[in-house]
Amino acid sequence: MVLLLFACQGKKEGTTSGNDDDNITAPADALFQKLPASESNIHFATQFQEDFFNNIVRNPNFYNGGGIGVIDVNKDGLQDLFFSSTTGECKLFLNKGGLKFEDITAAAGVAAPEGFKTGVSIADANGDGWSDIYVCRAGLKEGDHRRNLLFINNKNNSFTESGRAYGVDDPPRATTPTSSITTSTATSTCT
Ligand SMILES: [Ca+2]
Ligand SMILES: [Ca+2]
Repeated sequence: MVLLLFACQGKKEGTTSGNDDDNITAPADALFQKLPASESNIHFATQFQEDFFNNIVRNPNFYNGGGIGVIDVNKDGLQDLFFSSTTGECKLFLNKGGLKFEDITAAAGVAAPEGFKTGVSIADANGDGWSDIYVCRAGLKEGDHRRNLLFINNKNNSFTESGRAYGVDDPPRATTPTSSITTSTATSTCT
């Protein structure tokens, strides 16, 4: 524990501040450069709203997060981004090119604010050639808000939640989809 505390207090290599990630200065030969939200227009922070059923005491995985899905929503060759929010609204950003993105969450109908989201997978669930979004939900509270969600791509930058229609709205606690859903048989394999 002592070593861990000292390690956390140590100044990060290549930083101007030991406590502020925004001040990280990447080496000149770094393979990646940080793109600020002010340039990308990607503004997102996952939410963790604790309650009686969802909290770190009852669920040691409470702060795991739900991950990100990379999807070409409109088949323009530019990869779009779906951000899963644990207890808040998910976000879908359309890639406009030049590393600029547009928040199309509301029009796309994929906010999914209810429930405890634990993972997202991208697959063409109905085999129509357009990628769909599968979101796993968990938490200790029983009920429909623990059922997984399948957003079928409407081919116009919007989606229709169809988990029940495709038989993949599993109610057990599910985390990150792995092999996920494949083709029109939509076999649910959240684990
Ligand atoms: Ca796209
Ligand atoms: Ca599809």
